[in-house]
Amino acid sequence: MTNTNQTLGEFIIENQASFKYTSGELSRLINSLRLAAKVVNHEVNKAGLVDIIGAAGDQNVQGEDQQKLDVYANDAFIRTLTKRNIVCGIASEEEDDFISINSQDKNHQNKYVVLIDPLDGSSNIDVNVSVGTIFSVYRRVTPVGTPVTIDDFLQKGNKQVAAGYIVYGTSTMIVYTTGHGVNGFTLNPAIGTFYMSHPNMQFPEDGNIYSVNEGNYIRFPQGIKDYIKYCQEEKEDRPYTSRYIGSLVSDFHRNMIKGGIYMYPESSKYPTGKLRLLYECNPMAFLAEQASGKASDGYQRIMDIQPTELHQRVPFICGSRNMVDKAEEFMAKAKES
Ligand code: P6P
Repeated sequence: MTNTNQTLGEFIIENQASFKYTSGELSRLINSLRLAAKVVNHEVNKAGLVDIIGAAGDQNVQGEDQQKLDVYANDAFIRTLTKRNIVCGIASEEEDDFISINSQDKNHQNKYVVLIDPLDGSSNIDVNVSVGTIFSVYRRVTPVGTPVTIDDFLQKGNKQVAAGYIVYGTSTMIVYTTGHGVNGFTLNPAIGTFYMSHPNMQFPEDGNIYSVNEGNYIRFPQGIKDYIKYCQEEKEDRPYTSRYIGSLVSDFHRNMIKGGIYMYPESSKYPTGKLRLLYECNPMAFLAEQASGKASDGYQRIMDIQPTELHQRVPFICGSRNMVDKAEEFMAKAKES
């Protein structure tokens, strides 16, 4: 049941019963993510005012310069999830390895692991463009009462119990799913409360927006080149509009509302794609499918891919179902020729 003006807290309580096999832990987990989102939002919104922008001087496991807000957001989510004593493990884009959590020495009784990209699109921070946090939640698969292992994190996306993002844009929103549709909540900064603003979000079956970094065109596989040319043809429904923010969460969010497709394919620069399977592609794919959209690597469903490494990358094509189908058609045709 959804109604606008409902707060996120009220929504969580009202839908508690629909979370299968949980004793309120998943609700408390979503609540802790809500708190962390407010903490990070506060810093993101004043990035230009204090000395918190610019590189932190370190590099993350991806070899990317860490922005100070990356580090801040990473610490905020890990601290909040740890203090609330809800999860037994966390993996983050900003951490080389996963973190086993046994705060208050509860003997590893917690059942959930969380994987996060604490601040995606962070290269946009210094130019005041929207950035986002992406999260993915699984039940652990190793025995409760023992420390988590890598197996708890290397689960297929189709095993996720919750996923979502926070977009720090012209307004700050939490958009998430627990497998019963996708709902969006907008922060009222005056009182620090998230209100239901986008109930039951759905990708339009079709769209006319394509999002890809065309600067890499020469490096793309032939199927993607052919699909981009298809988008640009002079036809009754084309050319489509090209919109690319350079922030996955923002491009995804706009495409889910208006209809569209986002592509980060493999290329000679990124032979297996740039985006990470576990904490970017799988959570966005769960949201896409829950919103009647589709997410693939160009050939197979993202959420059916068996992960082999914590930070592995995959090609990512996601959005309106008919558009992803068409892109996959071009990929298949190019593969046959
Ligand atoms: P490029 C941000 O680093 C990110 O992971 C996504 O948010 C974004 O869509 C993409 O990479 C941008 O990458 O190579 O086009 O700058």
